[in-house]
Amino acid sequence: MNGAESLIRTAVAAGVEVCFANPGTTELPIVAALDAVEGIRAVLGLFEGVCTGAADGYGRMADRPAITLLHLGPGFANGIANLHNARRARSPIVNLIGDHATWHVAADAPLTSDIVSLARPVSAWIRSAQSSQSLAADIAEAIAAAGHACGQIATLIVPSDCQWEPADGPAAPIRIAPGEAPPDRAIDSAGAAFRHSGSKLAGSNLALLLGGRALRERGLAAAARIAAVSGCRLLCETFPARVERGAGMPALERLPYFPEQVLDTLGKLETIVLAGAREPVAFFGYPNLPSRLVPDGCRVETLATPEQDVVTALEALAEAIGASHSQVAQASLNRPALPVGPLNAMTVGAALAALMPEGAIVMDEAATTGLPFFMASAGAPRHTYLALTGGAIGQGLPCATGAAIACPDRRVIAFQADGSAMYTIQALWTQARERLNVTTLLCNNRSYRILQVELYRAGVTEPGRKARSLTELGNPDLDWVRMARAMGVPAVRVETAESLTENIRRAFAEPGPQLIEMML
Ligand SMILES: Cc1ncc(C[n+]2csc(CCOP(=O)(O)OP(=O)(O)O)c2C)c(N)n1
Ligand SMILES: [Mg+2]
Repeated sequence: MNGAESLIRTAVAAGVEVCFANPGTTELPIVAALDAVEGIRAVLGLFEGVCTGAADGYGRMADRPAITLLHLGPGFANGIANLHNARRARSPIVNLIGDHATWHVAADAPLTSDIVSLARPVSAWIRSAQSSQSLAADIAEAIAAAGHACGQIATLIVPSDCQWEPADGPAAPIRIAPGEAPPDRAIDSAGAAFRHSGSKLAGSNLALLLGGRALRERGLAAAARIAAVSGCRLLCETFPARVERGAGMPALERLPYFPEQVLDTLGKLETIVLAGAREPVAFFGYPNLPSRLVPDGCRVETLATPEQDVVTALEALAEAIGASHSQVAQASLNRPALPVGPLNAMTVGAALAALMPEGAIVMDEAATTGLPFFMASAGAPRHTYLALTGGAIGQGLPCATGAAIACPDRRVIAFQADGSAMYTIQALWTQARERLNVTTLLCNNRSYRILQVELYRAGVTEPGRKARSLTELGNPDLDWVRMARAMGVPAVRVETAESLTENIRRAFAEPGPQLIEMML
């Protein structure tokens, strides 16, 4: 057996089931090893950002890493933007990057580059493999690192001679230590904040800000019990990696995007308890607005950091304040009415919330068209919501692709803005080839609308010819139906809410991917 086969056998033994790949010559022994070993699916992405974004979506839904297989420094660099989003989402991912044979690096052949420097900002763990004999142990360690502390990115650089030289065999999987529990004093001091706030009425001055794993079912159940007893507000971070929501789940107030709105939302709070979320900061710096969005005089307690075991911490806090068995009001099923008339953010959001099936996974990269959907779907059937965590657009279609591979029995909805879609549109081809149940709702507003809004906010009320040209997507218009069909995805264009609802119904009833182009 060669190094590559020992690597793939070790990965499969450790529970890795998928490899999102865009390989080249330096990865070919690993490509061949994928055929030598049963139990791992090889998925081709036609751009590395599709592979890394798919690994992010897969990791968020499966809670274990997929492997990406990428080609030297340039291939990896193409995947960095979505690894940035994955790092913010704390997704478990193992990147395998092929490199020149160890003895060929000195020749400085055209594809030679400093891969470690490219990998460092997005990787919690990096190693350059040294020999074929150590590859099995290297990948076992990489997989363990990816699973550490809820999830992180591990990058293993594998010279091609290490792949083709002989190896002894696979290595045993490494047991992953459970996430670090927050210290008792964090729970004591959060508990004190709750007791201090006293009566239920006073509880509205107190908020639990939930993020990371706190937004999964168990964390939310504990948070809901805490809120039922204390009357505290339950806030959700602005861009959650994954939230379980809909009927039966507690209602959350999501922090808004613009800093002045966040200041407004948090304005009356006396205490914020952080549970798996970081202290809120502005997405960008603006003149006359602060970075830190905690109101003056508001106390901040950290119950658990995003890296700690926040679920255990929330359960301990519930216990500490006598909320372990409190009765929680369950949100009932409450869908919006089917919309009629022209398509806009309101009608599109209502149509999706009215029709999405139980167990849907919604990947929201709808940008300015997305907001009303979140409110409208609070009482939709149970579903999972995924957000763009790191602000690097081009994540939605790949992430939806990976989520669909992790959860083949669930309908995935890529709620997708047009400008953002164009970064990684090749993901549609992977969806078609792998026959994934992804319905893309494409928001065609023919613009980078958010940038137009930001220009306006900055006082540019009459943008000039160049500013318009840099924020409009027309001339020529993109034809999404033809683009989708060209990649094997059936597609239709809709101009009204009535036609949208009819086509959503039809799409959800059929297996495989589809795209609905919505003219806004
Ligand atoms: C990788 C990356 N490049 C560029 C940007 C800057 N940017 C932010 S939003 C945006 C345009 C978004 O347009 P679209 O996806 O059509 O959404 P809309 O604002 O029209 O709703 C751009 C270019 C970014 N955030 N990330
Ligand atoms: Mg747009």
